[in-house]
Amino acid sequence: MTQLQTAAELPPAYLATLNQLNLNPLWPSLRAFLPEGEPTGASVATHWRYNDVRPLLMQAGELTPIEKAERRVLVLCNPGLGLEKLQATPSIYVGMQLILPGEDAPNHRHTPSAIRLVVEGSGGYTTVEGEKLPMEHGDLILTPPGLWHEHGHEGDGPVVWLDALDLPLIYLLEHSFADAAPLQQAKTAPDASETRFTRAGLVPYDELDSSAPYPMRRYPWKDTRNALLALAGQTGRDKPIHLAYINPLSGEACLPFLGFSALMLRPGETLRLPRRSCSQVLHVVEGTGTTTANDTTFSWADADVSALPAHSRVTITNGSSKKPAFLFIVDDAPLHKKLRIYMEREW
Ligand code: 1HN
Repeated sequence: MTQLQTAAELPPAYLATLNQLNLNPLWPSLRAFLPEGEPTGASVATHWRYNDVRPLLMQAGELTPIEKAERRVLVLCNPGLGLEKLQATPSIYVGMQLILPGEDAPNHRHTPSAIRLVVEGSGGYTTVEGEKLPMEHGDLILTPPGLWHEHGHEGDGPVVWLDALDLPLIYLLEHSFADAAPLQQAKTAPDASETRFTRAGLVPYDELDSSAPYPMRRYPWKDTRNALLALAGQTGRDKPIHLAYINPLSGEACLPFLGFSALMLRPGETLRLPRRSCSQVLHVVEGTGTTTANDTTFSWADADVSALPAHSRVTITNGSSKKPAFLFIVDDAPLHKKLRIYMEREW
């Protein structure tokens, strides 16, 4: 590629006139915005230890009443992108949220899509459009765009979960906003994962040709964990044990932009992930190990979170030679696929 003219090679008066009229020449910036062969990015592989985050989150529980926060969250911010941007990756927001016994996090709906992955505690719930969804360790709860949702806690002790949203992208589109409403105060009843979508391959007959976009809003961890163990029983050691969370009616990703999956590492296993175009966030549901993203290595333990930039070369090792490890992964692959730019590239 030829060397293009720089701004310094243009007369300053010419540039000043352009800028006064809100104009810029493309050619001095073209290679920065469209680099040759490989993309560039400011985000860096970043790791958050739950052992660091937890005490600070508990302190927030003492410092900040829920009424003064609505959502009591510490946001996991990528230092390469600037902490004030609230971005774990350019498209993925991640936070750790605390709710204490008896608290209510008020009802609202918004344009960004969100999920929760429960980290600790028992007795928490999220109500989504009148459906009360229990939150037990490892459960995935969807709060799709535009759907009313509130959180509460009927148990003892703190409840903590990981929030992941496509907020950075929706904010970039200048379309991020919320509406508020009184609490839904839904009654306790079995949710759709316990009544309507209890097994893969079976859906209620009246849903057969339905294109309901979000029919199932809770994916209990006990089902995911059992499914991973069952898959491990018949998967050759050359293949990863990896399950995608999907909409049981359409077979598509659960949410429009973000994708969710669960990965099991056999005892002692080292996995080289495909070098994917999407950015991703890894959360440890259970286990210990190490992750290397390009030239950065992290050790991880229960409930830790890592943000991995797009196009990273990622290797993950289960540090235990006796027990499997379980990771929950959030990525923006569904968006890449919709845009028809998804790639898995050479390592
Ligand atoms: C939100 O609605 C929740 O509902 C959590 O729990 C975190 C971060 C940004 C914007 C909306 C929730 C959020 C959020």
